[in-house]
Amino acid sequence: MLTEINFDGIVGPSHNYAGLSAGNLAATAHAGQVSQPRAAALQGLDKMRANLALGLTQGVLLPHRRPDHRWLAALATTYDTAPTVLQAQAMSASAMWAANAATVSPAPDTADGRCHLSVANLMTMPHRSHEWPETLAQLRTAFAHEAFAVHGPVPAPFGDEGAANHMRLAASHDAPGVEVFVYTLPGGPFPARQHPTASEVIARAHGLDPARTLFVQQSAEAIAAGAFHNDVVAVANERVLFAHEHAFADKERFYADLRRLLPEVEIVEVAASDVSLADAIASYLFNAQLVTTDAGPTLIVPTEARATPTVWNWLERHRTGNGPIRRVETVDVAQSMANGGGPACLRLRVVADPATIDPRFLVDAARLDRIAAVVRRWWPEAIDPAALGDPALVRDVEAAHGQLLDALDLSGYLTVNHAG
Ligand code: SUG
Repeated sequence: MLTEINFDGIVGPSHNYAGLSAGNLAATAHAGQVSQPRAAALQGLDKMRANLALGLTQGVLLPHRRPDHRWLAALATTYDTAPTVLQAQAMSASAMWAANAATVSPAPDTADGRCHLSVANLMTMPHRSHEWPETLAQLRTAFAHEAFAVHGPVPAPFGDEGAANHMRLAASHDAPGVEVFVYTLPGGPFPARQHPTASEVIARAHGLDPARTLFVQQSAEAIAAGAFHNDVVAVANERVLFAHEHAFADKERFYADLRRLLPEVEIVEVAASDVSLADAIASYLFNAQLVTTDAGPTLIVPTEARATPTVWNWLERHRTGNGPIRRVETVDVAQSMANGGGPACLRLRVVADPATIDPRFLVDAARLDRIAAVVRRWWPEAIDPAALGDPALVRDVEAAHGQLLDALDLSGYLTVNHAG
């Protein structure tokens, strides 16, 4: 049975606010502040518990080894001697945002009937550009079953940010879908992270039907307002597309194509006159998990959405007016939000049969308790980004990571499947 499985990135022990992502307004605004890795990871685990309570199948992706000594060696330096900015880039816990791990095309959409995953190269941001080898190693372990095809990264210079710039709409999870790749063009004040060629490469590699694949440009206005990924201004699930009025460069054409390919589509658009782009981005209204539950389409928003009056009023009106979104849940992921990562950023969606997935990457309440115990005992309570060079911190972060891998019986995966 094909079901939606959300793989959340476990927040790593080096979670910090070094301000590395230009164009990501939350990350830039919190640069230099003291982070709380332990609280951050526990918030992420509570979010997974809430997903389980909604009846969803839940998986995890692991934090990466930090600092990334292998990357520093390729840059002909070491953590002790590297310039401060390279230290921060090597120490980032950014792999927690699993929506950027890969692009996923479920089996009903692909020519060979397998579920295809392409690891994202994340090459636009230096601190994220070295994530892919370890992500690929995890994907090759978790999705080793023949039901899956796991691809390496799109080569440079074509930047790819994974599922954050990809949406799939379908009558139901197990029906053939329409895959939508949202690309960016440079020219605005902030980096354009998703090259259109990268999106085309992935569509070809996954064997998608060109007649059911759409390439849609993200609006320059949205990027300039701080939407560094499409999933900051739009989210889709099954037949529902939920998007801001200014998410796309040519929405009329996109909506017309979508209605032609999927007549049952329900497009829920939020007008700028109701919620400005600024409020949408500050609250992360669209960086929500849109999931199917017994209650119907359910939107899991960050608590910041409740705290933003225009956003909360819109959600209340939509629900009481019998709109397609039947239920709204809030989750507290404030530590991740301060780095620009909301509920949707933290998860990679895979539509597959859970029985085909390496069970070490799936979680139930007991396994989440085990992870939480490791986090409580080993994750640093606070990190001041000014102290990232402290050798004691490096030791603590490395020890914490090792403890987690041992607890999940996954300490061997890097030696078996490491691509780098
Ligand atoms: O790539 N933040 C991430 C946030 C990613 C959010 N993901 C999605 N929208 N899917 C980024 O900008 C901040 C790291 C720092 O500044 O230390 C960071 O990388």
